[in-house]
Amino acid sequence: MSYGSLIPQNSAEIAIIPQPGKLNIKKGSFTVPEELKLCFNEEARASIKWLEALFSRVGSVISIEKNENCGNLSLQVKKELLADLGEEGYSLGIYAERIEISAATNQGLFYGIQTLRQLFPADIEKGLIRSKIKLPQLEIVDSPRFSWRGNMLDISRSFLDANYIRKHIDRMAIYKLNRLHLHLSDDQGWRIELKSFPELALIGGKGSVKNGRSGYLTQKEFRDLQLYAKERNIILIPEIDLPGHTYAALRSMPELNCEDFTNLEPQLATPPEKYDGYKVGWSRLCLENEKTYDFVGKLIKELSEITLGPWIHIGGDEIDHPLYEEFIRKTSRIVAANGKIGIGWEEAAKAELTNDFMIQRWNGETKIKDSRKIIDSYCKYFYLDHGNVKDQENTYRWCKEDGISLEDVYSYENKDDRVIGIEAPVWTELVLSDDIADDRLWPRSIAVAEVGWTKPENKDFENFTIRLAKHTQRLDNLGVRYFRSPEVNWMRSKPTGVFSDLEYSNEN
Ligand code: TNX
Repeated sequence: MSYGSLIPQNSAEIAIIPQPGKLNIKKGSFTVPEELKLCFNEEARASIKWLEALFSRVGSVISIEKNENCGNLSLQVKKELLADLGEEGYSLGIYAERIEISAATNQGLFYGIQTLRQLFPADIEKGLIRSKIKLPQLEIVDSPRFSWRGNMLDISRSFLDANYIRKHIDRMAIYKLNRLHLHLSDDQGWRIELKSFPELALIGGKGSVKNGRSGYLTQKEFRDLQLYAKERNIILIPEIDLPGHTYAALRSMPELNCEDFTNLEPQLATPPEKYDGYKVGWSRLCLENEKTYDFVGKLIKELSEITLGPWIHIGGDEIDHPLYEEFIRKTSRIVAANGKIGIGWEEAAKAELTNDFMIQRWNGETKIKDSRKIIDSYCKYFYLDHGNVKDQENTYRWCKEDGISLEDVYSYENKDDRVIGIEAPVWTELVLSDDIADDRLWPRSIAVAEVGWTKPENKDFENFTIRLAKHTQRLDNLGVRYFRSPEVNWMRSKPTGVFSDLEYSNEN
């Protein structure tokens, strides 16, 4: 029996988020046996470990065979599916005796496996379960609306460490989010070790906003995080915010300032003092000094060398200065010369940019004249440092007085065909712990995931909240300290707080 695309609200076991493209639920089920045989083609080999990890959670063992058509599990990469499914799409079939996942890439297979994961009981997120598992028979053909589906973590104002970021990557992957932007520097703190300028992390890493956390990512941690993310089809985008929001660097390297600190207006602090306040738009590099470009050149070079992904974010927000456009123009060329694609906050669109440079839109006040790619982070839909509800403690409200509800996030729509996707930032002036970060990110990031993945004709907010309610136990098992948004009828469940992600061995 077919229900079209929306998942029936009375379905006890089916609550897939994001909502898939085509979904056909059938009668009957597939009973997971204790021993399974997996058939794969060579191109799909890298995805085997994820299926093994998943089935090991219900105590099943998988034997593998390189073959097109055998066994009761099938994983196939088929290039010819590219036209229909794109890079990230997949098809998943669950039949009486067999589960088939195929895609044009391993990324597609990964998403097929995440969908399958959501069809397993929530307790697999906690550890091994021993009962007999039945999966519903169905067919899904699914691919994303946008190629850019992300979050931004501001780890500068208050630090979120590598452990938290790793956990965050796991959670993102479950919901098919694929971009993680790290805001690595600002007035309050510098968060990445650079060999060219060790003082940035050693001195700048010690700062934070009032009552916030300090620290920095070592190059090894940054590399390991990128590899961990890549395995889960998430690309990290490092941001060094330039030329404003730079006090942590100016404090660490006083020679970057203009004489008499005329680059600090007003002088809310002077080197070597720390700055732990909340003001924005008062610091900048000394744009009048040519030496500033030596610094920026070396900085971007090293950052490009340690970044695995194709993008480097150069910030560019909240500064008003006659030399601003020249700085952005030059810096966008430095990024390109280092083989990377630049990204800047929307103000950067005022400058003459390289063709591939992308714009991240946050308030829509800057006119973006040309046909360049845009990432939408409109604050009224996506600024997760704003309250989940009106008057939530320790949240900002400058962009939206009543807070940003789950439905606000979900209601984002845009017909501008330059938009390649969306990204929800969490600024951390008021986010001083992991639990608070969880509360701001979840469940709204799940709405972000559905907005980024699901095509408009398949979006339905009420249906979304019903599916989300069915993720209560799953989120609790994952140890996510999500905000229990009043828009959702959360189910009764015991928060376990025990986190253990699916593990796999690298033997294949
Ligand atoms: C604006 S939006 C900022 C951040 C602040 C945030 C607080 C943007 C590009 N910059 O520096 O942390 O507001 O909500």
